[in-house]
Amino acid sequence: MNKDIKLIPDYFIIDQLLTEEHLLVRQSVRDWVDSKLKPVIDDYSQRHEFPSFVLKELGELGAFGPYIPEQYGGAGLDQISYGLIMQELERGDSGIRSTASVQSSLVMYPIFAFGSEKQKQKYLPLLAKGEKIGAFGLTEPNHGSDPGSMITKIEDKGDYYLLNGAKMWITNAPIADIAVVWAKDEHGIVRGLLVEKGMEGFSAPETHRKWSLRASITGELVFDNVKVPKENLLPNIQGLKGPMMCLNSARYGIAWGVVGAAIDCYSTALQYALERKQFDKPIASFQLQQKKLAEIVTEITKAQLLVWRLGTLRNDDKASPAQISMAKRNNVDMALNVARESRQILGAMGITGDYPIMRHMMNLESVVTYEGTHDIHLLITGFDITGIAAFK
Ligand code: TGC
Ligand code: FAD
Repeated sequence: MNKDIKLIPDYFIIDQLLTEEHLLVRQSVRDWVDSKLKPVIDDYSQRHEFPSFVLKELGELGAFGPYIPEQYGGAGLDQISYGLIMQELERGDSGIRSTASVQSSLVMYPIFAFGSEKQKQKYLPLLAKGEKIGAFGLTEPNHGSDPGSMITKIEDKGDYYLLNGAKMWITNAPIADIAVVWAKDEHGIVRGLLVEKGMEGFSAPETHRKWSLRASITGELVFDNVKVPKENLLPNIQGLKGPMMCLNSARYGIAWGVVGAAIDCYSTALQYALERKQFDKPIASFQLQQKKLAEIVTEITKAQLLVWRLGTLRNDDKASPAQISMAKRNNVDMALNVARESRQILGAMGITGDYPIMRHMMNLESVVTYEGTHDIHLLITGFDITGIAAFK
């Protein structure tokens, strides 16, 4: 192949906007994905099995809590580095990025932002190393897009809180040592609790037969009169804005992550189009295939610019939730379209596990739904520009 052909597009030379540290962080995760994850991920996905060996290795890579301060075991990196880590992980598989998203943004972040000093010291260093794994329980069987209507509840029993209810579709639930659970108190106020594996009445059954995120483990969190010690309440947050602030961080990471999935589909399709011959010519020489490739690289470039700018806003603490929603929605949609177009470039070969495209496509069907659906993010933009909420 012509050495000038770039398999990882950087059409608007965004690398020039990155620091040495950003480039080093990206390279270390890229190397790990290429050497450790890519050779095995299709097999795990085909078997519907979570590759548990990644947990310790992601901890060693600094992929758990990259922006949590070093004093708590994090890497103390900025938001662009966090985004680049998510991008590289999702170039491997959305399910592995999910594991890192949940651990970082949905478990470590709330403990860091809303926890007591004792909770931070107790949990964050172990979570950063991957020695403890976390889950985040917001969605319920009957309350997905509308988490404010949740019915999981706590009652103050003096020495402890009595927790009852159930959460569904929870990433990492069956393997989690600790779950950040959102429940309403007697006044209907949403509170966050740290529920630990082994607490009596707490179980986390696995959700089977998924066609998407097959290398990620998903389950329920079931609470049947669980006595949660009072010291496990997150003291510094009340209301739905608590979980929503966690979602801001995770949605931001997804907006970057899916660029990685799109890049992997594009690079696979580009190489294939240059090598595959029909009618005695590489299929890359036909205008219709060039149209697909040119449009894909254009869409990836726009998505890269969007997340880079969003990252700089987040570094200055100036990114609004609506800006994050727009980036999440746009970039996941972009990645799904890129996966579908790339799959077509491979013809029949595109449906096999010999190439990563079909796996990315199936994974992205979850990503377009979780962390707020495609529709909900559109309504968030609609609300932001009109001032009228159309959710209800
Ligand atoms: P609403 O009345 O608008 O808001 C209630 C309170 O929350 C505040 N708030 C936010 N604060 C910070 N950031 C945000 N993004 C916020 N959005 C809302 C709001 O200011 C208000 O605060 P206060 O102090 O005035 O009380 O709430 P609503 O009930 O009308 O709902 C609005 C809606 C629909 C936009 C929201 O609930 C929503 O985004 N729904 C989608 C649910 C969702 O995203 N669930 C994700 C579950 S976790 C997950 O999917 C993990 S997958 C992980 C993986 O594997 O990678
Ligand atoms: P619903 O809310 O029932 O929506 C169904 C459809 O109706 C959607 O198309 C939606 O866009 C549409 N809709 C809903 N409300 C409106 C409206 N007001 N206007 C117009 N259309 C509307 N949750 C967690 O808490 N923690 C996790 O770790 C987690 N991990 C997940 C992992 C996977 C693999 C998946 C698939 C989901 C996960 N989720 C998790 C749950 C996820 O966040 C929810 O699936 C999502 O928020 C949507 O909720 P729902 O599936 O109940 O769909």
